[in-house]
Amino acid sequence: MEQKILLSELAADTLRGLSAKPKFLLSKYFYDDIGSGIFQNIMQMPEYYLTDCELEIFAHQKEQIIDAFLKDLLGFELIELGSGDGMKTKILLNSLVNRALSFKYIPIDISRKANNELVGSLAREIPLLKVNAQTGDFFRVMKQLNGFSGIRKVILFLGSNIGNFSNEEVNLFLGQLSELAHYGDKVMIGFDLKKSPQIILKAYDDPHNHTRNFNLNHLARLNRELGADFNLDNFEQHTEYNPQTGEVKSFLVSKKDQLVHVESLEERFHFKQWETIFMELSRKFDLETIETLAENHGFRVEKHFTDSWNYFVDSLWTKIR
Ligand code: AVJ
Repeated sequence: MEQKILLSELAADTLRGLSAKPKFLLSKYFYDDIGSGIFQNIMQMPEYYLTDCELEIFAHQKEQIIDAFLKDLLGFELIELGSGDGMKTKILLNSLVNRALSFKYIPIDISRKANNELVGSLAREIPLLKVNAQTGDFFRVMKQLNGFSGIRKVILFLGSNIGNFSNEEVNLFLGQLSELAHYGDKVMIGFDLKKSPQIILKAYDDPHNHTRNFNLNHLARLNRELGADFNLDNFEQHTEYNPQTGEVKSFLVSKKDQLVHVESLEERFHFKQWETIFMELSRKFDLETIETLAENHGFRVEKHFTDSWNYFVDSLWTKIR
């Protein structure tokens, strides 16, 4: 059922993206089972500093983070949007369970496989934990979560997932988050910070070709799920970083003039030689922008948890109006 809904949404978004000028595909569709696996490879490569930095924040500051969660709260629901493999969150979950705190963990992810694996590993590793996993798109599941109330919420959106959103989407997302949160609820959002452009570029244009494979898998997914006939050899990966806007943009570039047929759309798409498909935005922030975002959406910044390099921040906010 769920799968069918996601599939028709994939078809509609693909039609919209490949008909647009310039062409684009939506980065949320990277995460089919194969793409989630490739993203694991990305996270493990040394160039992708984001995961290491956020892991360091959690490993070194978990007690302070939990103390900050608990300030003014007794029990709470810990909701995580885009939980993935939950590697970072498990550090917190262990400490929370060790402190015998009353809370329930609600991980939400777009990949059912990632979700099932997370639930399985949590049952083995932290058997005392109460878990209620949900599969789907954040915006959709967030609306459903509006039903849960009465109990205080701490909502996690880690890993710089917010970097994938355009300015407009960031405001839409934070608006929804703010509506979902009640007075006193907390959110912790992971933002990747502006830093040397060289370091940022290497994280998204890596020598192991994991990023390239990640992008090409989107086309392969369209072949698998929509009966498209993309020849992956006919596309090359290109990444750019603009230190002024903080935007990393990923593209696939058509190496030749070609027609691609997508069976389930009953449509052919023409690619001129060197025509681009915009694949992903990964935005980098600064603290001033983060503080303005919090304020504009009714939150007070409680604390910025940063790593020792100042590359990444997990910013904890409280809903105040
Ligand atoms: C999962 C969205 C945080 O933008 O850094 C990694 C995805 N794309 N390399 C990011 C990604 C290419 C990642 N996020």
